Amino acid sequence: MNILVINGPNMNMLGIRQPEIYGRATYEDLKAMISAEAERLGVQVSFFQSNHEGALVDAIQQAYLDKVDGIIINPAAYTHTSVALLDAVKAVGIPTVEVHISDPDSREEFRHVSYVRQACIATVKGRGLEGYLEALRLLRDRAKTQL
Ligand code: CA2
Repeated sequence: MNILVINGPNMNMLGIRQPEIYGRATYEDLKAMISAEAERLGVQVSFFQSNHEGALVDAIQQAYLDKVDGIIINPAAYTHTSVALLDAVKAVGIPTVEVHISDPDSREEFRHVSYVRQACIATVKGRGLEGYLEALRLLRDRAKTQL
């Protein structure tokens, strides 16, 4: 199975600022962690990060053309604003897990809304970078039970 991991705006800044919220690991560290877990699980994984909403929509549509089996998405700030990302995930119909490093529900009020959530099979939040690994295992286990 092949899984696409999508990260939204500023996620390339991980480990550089606000370590008290997002930790000290960099975006490169995150990719390495996920790749190691994917290899352990026998899953193919690829990555996409953009600061641009339309580019994220394009990546979701491309995942459909590429017959990707699952998407892990941290839309970052677009979580709280983007109907376009919600529509894209709904449109492609690919099992998608929403991940947040922090727990947006225990932060500012404006972070409590997630548009994309209603198109996702699960949300993992507040688990740090480990949340991405949990999402990976979730998608893998779901695929196994549906064989
Ligand atoms: O907790 C999460 O994963 C978030 O999706 C991260 C977003 C935030 O807007 C969401 O509410 C919750 C922020 C993306 C990363 O922003 C950084 C800012 C400075 C340094 C490192 C990352």
